[in-house]
Amino acid sequence: MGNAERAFRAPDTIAAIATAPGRGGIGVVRISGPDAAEVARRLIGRLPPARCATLASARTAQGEPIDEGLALYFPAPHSYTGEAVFEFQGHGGPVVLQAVLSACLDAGARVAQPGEFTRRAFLNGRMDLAQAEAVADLIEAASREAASCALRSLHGEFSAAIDALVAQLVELRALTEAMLDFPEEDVDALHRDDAAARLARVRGALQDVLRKSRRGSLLRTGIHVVIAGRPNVGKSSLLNRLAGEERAIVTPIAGTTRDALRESIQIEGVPIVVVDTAGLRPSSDPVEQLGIERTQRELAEADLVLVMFEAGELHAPLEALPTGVARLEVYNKLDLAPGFVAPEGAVAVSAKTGAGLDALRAALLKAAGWHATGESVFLARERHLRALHRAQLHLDAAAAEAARWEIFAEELRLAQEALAQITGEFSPDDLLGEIFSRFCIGK
Ligand SMILES: Nc1nc2c(ncn2[C@@H]2O[C@H](COP(=O)(O)OP(=O)(O)OP(=O)(O)O)[C@@H](O)[C@H]2O)c(=O)[nH]1
Ligand SMILES: [Mg+2]
Repeated sequence: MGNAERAFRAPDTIAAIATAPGRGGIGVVRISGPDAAEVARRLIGRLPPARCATLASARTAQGEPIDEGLALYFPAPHSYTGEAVFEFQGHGGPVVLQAVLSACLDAGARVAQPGEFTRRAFLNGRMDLAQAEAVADLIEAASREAASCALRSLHGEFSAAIDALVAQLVELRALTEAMLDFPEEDVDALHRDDAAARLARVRGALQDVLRKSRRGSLLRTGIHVVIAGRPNVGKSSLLNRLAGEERAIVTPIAGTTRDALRESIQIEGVPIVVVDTAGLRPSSDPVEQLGIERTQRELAEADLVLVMFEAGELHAPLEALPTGVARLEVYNKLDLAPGFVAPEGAVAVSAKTGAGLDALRAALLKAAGWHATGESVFLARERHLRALHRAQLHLDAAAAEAARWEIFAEELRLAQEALAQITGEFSPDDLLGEIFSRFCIGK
């Protein structure tokens, strides 16, 4: 099917159970498309008034009653998808909902694919691609902080920042295109300076968006924190403290922990995965050796390593810590070393009494690159980070080509194209397929 054909063919009418599987107080079946009104007439015997909840009985094509609930009708284009939408809110049981869905299919709808409602909302211009992704992010948010960040993106905050960058690039490109019409030597210094100053401004703004996006992306993936140190310093005890329950085995025997144990926690709404590991020391015990190998593997993937020592004890520096990973030194068993003062940049705690734990939590967030500045960040996806990075490379290249206008102009165009992919102004079909297929059914 050609593009033109696809564009002109009226879309199917789709239906899905929009509420989560399982039992609940209510369950919603949603229908969207040109035949939504017809499906409503067949399911409940009439078309409900626009945007007004009314009581309705759902029946099979043979007229057998299925359920009773509320019916809602949203005429196009004022609906989530931009198409006519009909919703039946019945009782939240899987059998009932499946029966309502079947009746809708008998009435001419087909089953919706994952994310198809939101995909239609995007294609009908109800939201841009970054906003559509924010819908999924809001549903999947693992913490309050991530949820409020997703909501801001849904309201268009991230898209607005991208659009502002694109607008600056468009202006700069217009200026540059105008200069392309002149021979190189006639472009005066004034114009050159203007273009250079504008480019510097766009680069600064892009840098800012990229920084906020990198920080925000921590909210999506969670910060991967690994506790490492010599045996018996209290790594497992600290994990238990942070998790608020006795997850890891703690004993006075050095070499207790063998398997890496992970716990998901939140600090100030930021999702964090804490990993407790086997203590690092030369060992001839094959089981312990395997544990230490696991520790090394965990360390290689850490965003932050908590390097743990015993307060007031003499200690040799830990070999085998990866370089280039953020680390925070933690001195434990403060209760056994009264008066101990942690070195600059380190924190002292007692996993036993809980002393110093709040300071540790704050230092941990800071060391991982999360500063509670109250500055809003963008809940960026890997796809966004890559596009921003690509745009940055093209702007860098443009800055290096300030003397050759054709190349300068081309780099600006490529940077704009990279940014436009974020909001979906310019997105290949397979990218859309990839994004929406990860949605849940009914969204
Ligand atoms: N007094 C005191 N004892 C602690 C503290 N933290 C841990 N301990 C004790 O230190 C011993 C070792 O604690 P673990 O948490 O098992 O130490 P670990 O680093 O996980 O040890 P391995 O798994 O063997 O590497 C246990 O007897 C704990 O009760 C602390 O803050 N104060
Ligand atoms: Mg342990």
